[in-house]
Amino acid sequence: MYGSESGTVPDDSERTAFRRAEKKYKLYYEDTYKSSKKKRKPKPKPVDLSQVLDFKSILESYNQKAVLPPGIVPVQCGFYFVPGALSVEEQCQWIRESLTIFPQPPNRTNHNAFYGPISDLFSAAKERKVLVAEGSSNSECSSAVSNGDADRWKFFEEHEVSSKGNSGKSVSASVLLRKLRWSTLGLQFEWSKRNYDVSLPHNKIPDTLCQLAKRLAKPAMPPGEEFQPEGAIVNYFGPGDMLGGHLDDMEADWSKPIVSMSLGCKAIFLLGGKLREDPPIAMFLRSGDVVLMAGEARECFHGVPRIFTEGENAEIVPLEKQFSDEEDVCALEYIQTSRINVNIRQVF
Ligand SMILES: O=C(O)CCC(=O)C(=O)O
Repeated sequence: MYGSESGTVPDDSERTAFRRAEKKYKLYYEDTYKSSKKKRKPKPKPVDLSQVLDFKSILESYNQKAVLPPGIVPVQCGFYFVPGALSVEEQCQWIRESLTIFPQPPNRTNHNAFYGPISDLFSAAKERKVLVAEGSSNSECSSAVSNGDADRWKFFEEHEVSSKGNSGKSVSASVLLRKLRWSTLGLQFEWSKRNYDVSLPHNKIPDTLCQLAKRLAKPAMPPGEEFQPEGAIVNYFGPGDMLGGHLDDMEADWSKPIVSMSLGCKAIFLLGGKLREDPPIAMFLRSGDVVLMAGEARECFHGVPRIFTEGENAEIVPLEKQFSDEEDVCALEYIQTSRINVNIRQVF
């Protein structure tokens, strides 16, 4: 995605201010990692974060001195940032749901295209199961089944796969969990058409999530109206993952906000202008922060160039404490290197 930095003529990747900011904050690793023969943990290159807005510290300073620190300017009309809007308990609840409930069929995920719908991915990962293409092994199926177009995939116990000498296509559930990039709730978003496909089977957004979204949306709603959550996209970020600059313009009425909740590792969010050439503002997003984008802000490019994982100031200590039970080891390991974003939309 990103071109060489050595040329004097900027290549495509550096042509717009938004791309330049993405490149500035994107995660790069120290070259020593590549050159070293030993498999060492890659070391992130240091990045200059001095220009990144930190609403948490702005709020802390405001609470202490009742004045905003110098240099604070209005960000964008219709953009709301609510630092720490979710309690740690709420964050844990939504992390659990994002891993266990939200990717369940008929909700679709990025894995549908290849494997068909996969049920119970998180529990399969916890139980170290392996997804095997039917025909690759002749052993009996041990649990939930998926059904792709080309192959039929089934979860097997790890020992069933190894003892029967599986020679065909297989992938561990934990790898699939790591590679989960998105799931869609309510009205299903069709990425290839960049639109909602109302003909696709779907469940309503869970009521608890609807109630939360309605409450969070209030400050950005037109007077006297109530937010109607109809669709949601859940984005899952691992180390090195980014969400490129884009507009959310597929909903009918832009006066209604998008309610966007951050869970897990800290990230950088870029809020640009109506053109990719407009230089974006960078800001930290932490677990529990909520962003609302309505009105003018709906027309602005935005994206997430990086997340910060363990050892890099991920700021997830309160979550680690909550996930300290043995039952939660899998969720803890996941969230130490991941970020989840749940963004809820009124579509019509
Ligand atoms: O991950 C985020 O905070 C932003 C998500 C987003 O922009 C989107 O899904 O459209």
